Amino acid sequence: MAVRKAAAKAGKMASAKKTANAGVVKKSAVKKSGADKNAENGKEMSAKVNSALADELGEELKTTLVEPAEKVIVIGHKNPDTDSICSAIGYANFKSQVTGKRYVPYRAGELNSETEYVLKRLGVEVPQYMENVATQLRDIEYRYTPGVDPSISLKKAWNILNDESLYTLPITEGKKLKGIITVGGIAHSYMESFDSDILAQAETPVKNVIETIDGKLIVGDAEAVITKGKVLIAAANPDLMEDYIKENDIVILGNRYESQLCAIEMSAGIIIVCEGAKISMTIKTLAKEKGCMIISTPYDTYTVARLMNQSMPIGHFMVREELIKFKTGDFVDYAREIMAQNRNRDFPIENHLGEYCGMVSRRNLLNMRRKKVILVDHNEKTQAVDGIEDAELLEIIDHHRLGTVTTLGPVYFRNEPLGCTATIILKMYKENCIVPDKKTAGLLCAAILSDTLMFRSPTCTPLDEASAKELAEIAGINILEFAEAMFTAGSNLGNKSQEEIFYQDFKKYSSENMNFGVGQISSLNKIELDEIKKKILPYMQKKLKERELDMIFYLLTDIINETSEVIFVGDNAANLLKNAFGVEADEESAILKGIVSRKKQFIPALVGQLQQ
Ligand SMILES: [Mn+2]
Repeated sequence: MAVRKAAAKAGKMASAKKTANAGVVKKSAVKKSGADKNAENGKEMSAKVNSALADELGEELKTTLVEPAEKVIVIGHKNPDTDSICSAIGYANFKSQVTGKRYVPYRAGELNSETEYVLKRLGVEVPQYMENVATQLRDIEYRYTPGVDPSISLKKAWNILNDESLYTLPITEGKKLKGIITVGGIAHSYMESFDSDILAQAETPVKNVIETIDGKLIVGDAEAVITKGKVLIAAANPDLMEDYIKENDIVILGNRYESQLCAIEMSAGIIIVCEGAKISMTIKTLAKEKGCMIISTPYDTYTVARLMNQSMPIGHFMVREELIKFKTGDFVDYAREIMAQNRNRDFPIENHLGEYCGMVSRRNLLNMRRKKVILVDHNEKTQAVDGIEDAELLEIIDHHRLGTVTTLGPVYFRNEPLGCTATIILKMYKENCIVPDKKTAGLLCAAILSDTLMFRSPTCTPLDEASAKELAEIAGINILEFAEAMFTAGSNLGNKSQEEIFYQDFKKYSSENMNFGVGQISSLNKIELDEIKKKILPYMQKKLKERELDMIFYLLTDIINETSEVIFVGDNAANLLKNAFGVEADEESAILKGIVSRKKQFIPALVGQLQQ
């Protein structure tokens, strides 16, 4: 038997192709598959059909443009506190409501236990983590070229490439990328001199042969696959032919009855009858008996011989092992670097599930769109999410000292010396005559209570207090009860690690070439603060050895007594504290009476001293 009856395999291919086509044929289907992708990995893509390309190939192939959906990221600082998270959510809600566009809150780090409590109590979803806002491939436009089945012929692939003016064709099975084939790859495969049994080596489907030579199957099974035999032309007399036709061979011949008969008797796998010659009943019957397929073609023997190699499946020639591909989450800078080392024109992209998403080329990287970002509750580069210098910064809403973020373009910058970012956000709601919804009001209220230590901090203004009370009303919150529960949850560090406690609320600053970090934990419970001190002091010493910071301070703030004990590490720290606050410090700590605000009291005094 020359050909393997590969019903199972053929069936699988057919069904795989069907699925592939289902995603390709209809415009709506393409869009839908884009939407599915989003749902799966939380990234937002919308596929737009480029109608100019959607002609010609009809059912076969439609290239579409994958465009990132418009969205603005609203994000607070690293090691986020309650204000940073709640104001990001609140401001995203406000902006979405006012503009009708998509503003999505994110967090730049792990939630601390206070914030965790607030979100849980108010029934608000934790914002997604954003590690880096540099541009990723999912942020830029690229092209979705539907994948083709590995079984299609070189000729068909060549036609698709030409008709769509493509250079690279992705080869897929279901949603998975199997490889790529390029114009160059096809030309190369065609110019290489091959053994005459290359069709069998490539496991060429019979239907590819039929399609390539515009043939018609007279006897046999079109779903079969050629796995044995060589291709030859029956040009000689039948008695001479007997010497060189072997079992399973594919014999190209003309209208000579004796040659056809001879080939079948020599157990050829397939005979291809050229120039549309008639095939007698006897030949057909005999072929059926011997299990020989018959294909009829209008072409002459030379043309058929020339075309035969083009029927081979592209899967045999595709680039597979050394395939360079990207993930939608890869950063553009990384992709650019890899592309620079490579001569390929197009590179496939997969999503995090390893599913094929489209093809990206150098050109796509030229006019790349950056992520649009709004920062809340900070304006220092050292506190901002990584990659901020690569993002398009639209706005900053803050209540801290001016820091080090610089922008290329003009930016909406609103900084007010209030106790909390959330107070500014409530102001903006009011300026636009909107009342925040119940949950948002709760979030903003919690932020104010947290930042002002329930109005005890010197940073607290009458407006902060009035705002919190107003918000509490809307949210149906009892301020005293809520604040107490919130602070207790925040200082209840249970079995948290040193590192977790340390990063609860830790910010980095730089001034006069000094890099330093200041953390703060506030509690209603003095004993608890002593416990925390024992835990984090060793960790601070360890951090200092990493040499990233010159000094580290940690404020352990007793809310009831409005006092902070500051613990510190770093050569200059004790001296600096003595001079800045006029206090006596021992080796690792000092008591700062009346100092409860890192922002308004501690940092200004420290920076002021550094600048002298
Ligand atoms: Mn704040």
